[in-house]
Amino acid sequence: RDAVAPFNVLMELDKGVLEPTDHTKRRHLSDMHGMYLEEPDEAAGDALVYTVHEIVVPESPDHIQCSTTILQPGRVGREFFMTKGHFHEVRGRSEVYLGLRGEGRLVMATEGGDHAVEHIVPGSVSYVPGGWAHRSVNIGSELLVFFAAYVGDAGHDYATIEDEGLPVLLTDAPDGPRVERNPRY
Ligand code: S6P
Ligand code: ZN
Repeated sequence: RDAVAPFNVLMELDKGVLEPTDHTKRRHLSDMHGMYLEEPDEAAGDALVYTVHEIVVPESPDHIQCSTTILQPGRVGREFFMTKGHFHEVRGRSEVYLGLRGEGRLVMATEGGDHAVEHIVPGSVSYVPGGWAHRSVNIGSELLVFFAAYVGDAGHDYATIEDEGLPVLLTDAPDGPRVERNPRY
């Protein structure tokens, strides 16, 4: 068993910043090449799309990985800014999302093509069962911030949904955010 002493981390609830944080990763438009239907406008440059702050604990099922995600508001074509999305490498591993700020959607899908879309709002608790790929989308005009906790050895499989994506897309329609079939899926 990996021994970890008890510890506390403080989160700035509206910013998602963890103090101290062990690890921070940033994803820009260039990291998401080909994941949106359209190519980003050149004027957008290499905009920051999201930041993840992680608390690093051993990658074992005895532990629970915790992180916060801060998704910027924005669009590429008609699609809202989103995370890359992934299955857990160990498919059965589940995850919980707690919404802290902003307005988003959590798009989930199985390898068999079933899909589900839940709301992320301050206070929302979303349960992502094992076997469901998940991607979060910022449908608002401010930051989307959420906390995630998942089984320690879950791992991330980005490749499976990298090319075709998920069965549905979240687009900015005149009457509000729309869940549309993904033509590439
Ligand atoms: C990890 C959990 C989140 C995401 C984060 C970024 O299992 O689902 O912490 O890692 O929201 O998304 P992605 O798809 O780039 O890992
Ligand atoms: Zn995950």
